[in-house]
Amino acid sequence: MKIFKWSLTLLTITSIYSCSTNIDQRTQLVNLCSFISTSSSTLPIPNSTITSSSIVPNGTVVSNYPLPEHCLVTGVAGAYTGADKVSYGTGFELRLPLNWNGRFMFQGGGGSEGSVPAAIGVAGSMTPALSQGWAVVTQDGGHANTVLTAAGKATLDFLSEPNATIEWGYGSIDKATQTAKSIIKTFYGRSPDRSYHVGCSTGGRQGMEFMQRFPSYFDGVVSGDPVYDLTAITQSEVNSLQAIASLVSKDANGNAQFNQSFTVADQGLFTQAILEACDANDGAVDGVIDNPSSCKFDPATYVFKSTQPLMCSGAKTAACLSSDQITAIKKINQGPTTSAGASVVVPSGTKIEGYPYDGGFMAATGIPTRNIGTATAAPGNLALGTNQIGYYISPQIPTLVPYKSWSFDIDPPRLQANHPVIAASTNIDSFVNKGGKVIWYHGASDPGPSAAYTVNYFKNINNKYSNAQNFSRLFLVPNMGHCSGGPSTDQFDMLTPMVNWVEKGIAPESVIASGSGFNSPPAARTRPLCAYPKSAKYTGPVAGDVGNAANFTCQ
Ligand SMILES: [Ca+2]
Repeated sequence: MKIFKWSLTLLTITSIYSCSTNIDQRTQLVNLCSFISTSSSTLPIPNSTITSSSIVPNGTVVSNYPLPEHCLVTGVAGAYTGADKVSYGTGFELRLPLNWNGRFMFQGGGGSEGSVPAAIGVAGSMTPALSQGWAVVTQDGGHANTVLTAAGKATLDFLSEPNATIEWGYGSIDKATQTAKSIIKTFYGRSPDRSYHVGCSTGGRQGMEFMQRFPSYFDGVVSGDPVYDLTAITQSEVNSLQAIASLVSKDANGNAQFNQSFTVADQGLFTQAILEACDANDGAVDGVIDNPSSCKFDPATYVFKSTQPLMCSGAKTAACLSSDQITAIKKINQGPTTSAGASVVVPSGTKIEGYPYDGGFMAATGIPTRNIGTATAAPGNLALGTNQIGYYISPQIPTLVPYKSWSFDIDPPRLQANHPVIAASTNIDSFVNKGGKVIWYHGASDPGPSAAYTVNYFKNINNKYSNAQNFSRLFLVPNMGHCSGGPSTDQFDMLTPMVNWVEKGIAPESVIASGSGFNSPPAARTRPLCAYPKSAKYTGPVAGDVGNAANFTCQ
């Protein structure tokens, strides 16, 4: 009883103390937030400036999310003038919640970057980590598109400035992390308890850069649809565009009329065939091929149950695809080869991949978005994708249009072997030895960086490290395009499983995802994503609800 009373007294004292401390702490943090803007000289990277620091009130809406009270810090780390006379530096944004949970998140960038995203922690489909008490940083890849265009340059022209190229490869994420951790220590009086990276596409590559080049920075890395070897991945895109261009006529300027290659009806015919062939393999006919490894599908020989072959035996009709169309599809699937039929490996050592057949291969967010386009939208691989190649060859030809001229017989050796944007090394000893964890995810119908690259890297890590199960998981997302989209369960939170793995030792074997864009009922579904090589199998009642994750197990 005595102990009980004493405990109660202690509890009361502690409560009063912590209450008053919180008020004092809040006032202290509000004052510190103002002070941060005067502390540029304490930053770890030379030539760094904090541009502003101010309190953002509770409830302020950013990107449609109401946010908790936090200190917003903006600045530039490592400013310099490039050899091209352009002003460069790592623009960054750091948001520091007053009610901090002790965790730090690097929110990865996208595309060629060039602007600073709102650092609220929404990488992937997550709700803002900032709202859960995380400190979050974002950066711009070390170059500002507005500065480049004001100087009369294209937004990719930073790739002609050697230092700016290194900064986009890995320098900027290093500088932003060091700077953020320094400011966090100033603001909260201590370093983060745990640090995590989350990103997709370029952000996925950045996670791999951290593991390979800065292994001490993060405890956990979530890497989605990573473009980890652009010299190879852009070649996959060239191969796809060339396959489509071979089917169509050119306009007066010599540009291929990509959208003439496959009508929407033709795209649907292909999807109908692959689903008829493989959809049921996972136990549910639902428009999703959950176990693509079981899908033995050859569009050249596939015959519909109606006895109609997918490939026309004679002239093209609405019921079949021409042999040229089938040839193009197979070329995209198989990846480029030399004229002698050999696979192509770029100087970095990465083999150029094709795109796996999947339920979303010919969905709007699959190959059509990137290589066919529509009457009003050009193929995405014409822009951000293949036009980077001119910067990755030596000497550079920024105006190169690879789909018109690139030869897989002679041109791949022109690519640089050690370009700073390549993060293909499987030497992650330091990251592994300190207990780092990594979760990969990839849309199985991603028409930019093929899921095949991530599967290969995951397998290479498994082959190299006998304990890979202790630190590495891959989740493929059927039907999903590049980082999101498609008739898929593209909404999921990989950060929480990562935190549970790092902090509680619970390895993720499945992650429940949701989606609302399915083409057959139910349009909205939940479904487990399964740790590769397992996949979701329908194990519910006969004719049960395919929209309910509980009716599936990972097998
Ligand atoms: Ca299915």
